[in-house]
Amino acid sequence: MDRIKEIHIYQYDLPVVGPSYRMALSHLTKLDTTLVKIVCESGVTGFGEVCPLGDTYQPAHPSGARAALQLLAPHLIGMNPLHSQTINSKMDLALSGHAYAKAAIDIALWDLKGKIFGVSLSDLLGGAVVDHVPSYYAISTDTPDNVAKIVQEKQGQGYPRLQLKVGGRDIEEDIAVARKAFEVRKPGVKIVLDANRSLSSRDAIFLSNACRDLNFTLEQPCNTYEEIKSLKGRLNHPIFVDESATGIDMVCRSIHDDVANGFGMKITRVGGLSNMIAIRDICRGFNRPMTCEDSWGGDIIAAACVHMGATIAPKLLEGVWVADNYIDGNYDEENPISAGSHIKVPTGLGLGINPDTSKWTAFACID
Ligand code: 0XW
Ligand code: MG
Repeated sequence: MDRIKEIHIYQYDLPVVGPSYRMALSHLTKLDTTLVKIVCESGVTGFGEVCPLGDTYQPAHPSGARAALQLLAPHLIGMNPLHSQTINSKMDLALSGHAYAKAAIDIALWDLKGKIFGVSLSDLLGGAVVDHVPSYYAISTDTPDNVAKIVQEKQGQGYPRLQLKVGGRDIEEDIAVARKAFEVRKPGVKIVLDANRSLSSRDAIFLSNACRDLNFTLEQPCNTYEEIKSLKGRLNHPIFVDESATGIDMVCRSIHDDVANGFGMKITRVGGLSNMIAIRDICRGFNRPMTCEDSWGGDIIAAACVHMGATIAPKLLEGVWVADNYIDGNYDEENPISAGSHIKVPTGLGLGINPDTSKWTAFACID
């Protein structure tokens, strides 16, 4: 039986390219990611990653991830890498919360599992129902004309879904952006307005009333779940819960309360792939569409999102978002996870990528 022999923790600044990424509460020009390599006694290695979207997007930050992982790693040495449930329980006994950091370990364990059993991650997750997953393009907060230009460009590239970032400004500006985008939207292209927690409930109602003739989804309009719940019955638009869907419990509560018509689901926010399996199956049981994504990150996170997304029923998969459009370079240039309207599901063992760790900065090695 194989055992965990070493856990390596790395830091790497993802080189952000292209226009800076602007959302209501954050404006990103560089991103500090944390990578995990688990080495087993057999020599098999598994990779995980977590890349908080700066320090203000959610209660998560890069140095917090590395500190948590450095505390957790010694508890895992000698454990059976196949026992992800046991390992997740052990991590919860060692450290409360910090699901985003624990997710990097969970992802590495699923990568290891695939390599040990000789199958791809999506095979382990129940099997890919597609060989390419639909993606979506997130358009930063900008002027109506600029957003309309990007809507035309990206729908022309075949993106089936476009997410317009709103919030952090006068609501009249968001209303103008939505109206302009719909002037150029091709029929069949889904539009989502994502406020990333930034609107007051009043402004969410104003936005929905002013655009009652526009068929968009409103994603995470307000900061707290309770504020979003207070909008029930007062909007003309369906709601996707994103940042407030912090785990299986909140997904179930959002469905039970009939607040969420769907979800923006991030793998590291809920603690990793093991919990995402349950969320995927709950959304299938309650016919709730969901995205499969993460806040940011390189090929390791992207591969995890693509593999998981490939196992979601196509009618419920709202799209797999990857950060590749905004990053220069890949961890595995031979098997890159390349952004585009549809993303190829990797076919190699585990995640299907073999990261080149030479550019990463060693933060700690626990054995
Ligand atoms: C579009 N995303 C997946 C990328 C950014 O992390 C924000 C996020 C979202 O939908 O909130
Ligand atoms: Mg979102």
